[in-house]
Amino acid sequence: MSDPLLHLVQAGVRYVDLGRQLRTGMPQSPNHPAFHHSLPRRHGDMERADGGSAANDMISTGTHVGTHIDALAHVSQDGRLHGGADAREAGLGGRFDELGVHTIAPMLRRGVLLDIPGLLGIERCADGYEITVADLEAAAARRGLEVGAGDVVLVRSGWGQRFAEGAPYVGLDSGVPGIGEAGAHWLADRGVHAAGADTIAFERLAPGGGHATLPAHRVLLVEHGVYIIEALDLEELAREDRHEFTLVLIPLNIYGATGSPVRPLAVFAQ
Ligand code: UVW
Repeated sequence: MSDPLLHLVQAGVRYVDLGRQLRTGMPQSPNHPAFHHSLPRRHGDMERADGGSAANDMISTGTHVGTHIDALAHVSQDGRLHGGADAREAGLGGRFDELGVHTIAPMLRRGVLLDIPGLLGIERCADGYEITVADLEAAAARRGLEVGAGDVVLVRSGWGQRFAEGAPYVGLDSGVPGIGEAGAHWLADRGVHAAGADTIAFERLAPGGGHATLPAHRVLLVEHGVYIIEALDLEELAREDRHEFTLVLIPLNIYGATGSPVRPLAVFAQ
């Protein structure tokens, strides 16, 4: 008997790509090494006897570039990682055996979009706006959805519209909208598996504050073991009015790393 999921796929599925294209010079967190792509071998550098030639690439990159996921090893609080391990000791040898990105299983889960500008009737949240628990609850209720255990919850602020602008997207001076500590507790209390946003740091950044404090990272990664996904492109999903879907996300299997670029998909039956 063939697999029922295969039947559904063959009947036709559609997806929205939630990942940013990886390009040299794209906006990124000042905390991380940048992404670089080059072509060390170009067509014509070496031509085969039959006239064929091949070009190839080289990338050098931090792991927190483009759309990416934070592994639990990424953030510590008072010297401790999620579960209580000593953060320095856990990283001895230059890799995290226990909480590295290789320990994140591929995700095929219920995805929920909480569209905050859609709720508020605005194009995008204001610079440095803290998305409140009331906003999160109202965005879910507006669509008749409940956030549940194991979900991947994507919080749209509309800030992703600024990705192509570069530095303004990073928002060091202006601040960046997002949830704060209270919103992180709300997500953790619902037992979500992962939470994502369309901004560089997932959570609200105060004007001029940069990444000085990241309380939502502490609550989710350290205290509750909830993965964080950043720099998502949530614009098309919102335009298409899709608020519940199958979320497919596969981190690169990099042993011991603190994060990985990802290309998540929101998948629907036709
Ligand atoms: C930090 O600097 C905390 O990294 P990221 O934005 O990838 O969570």
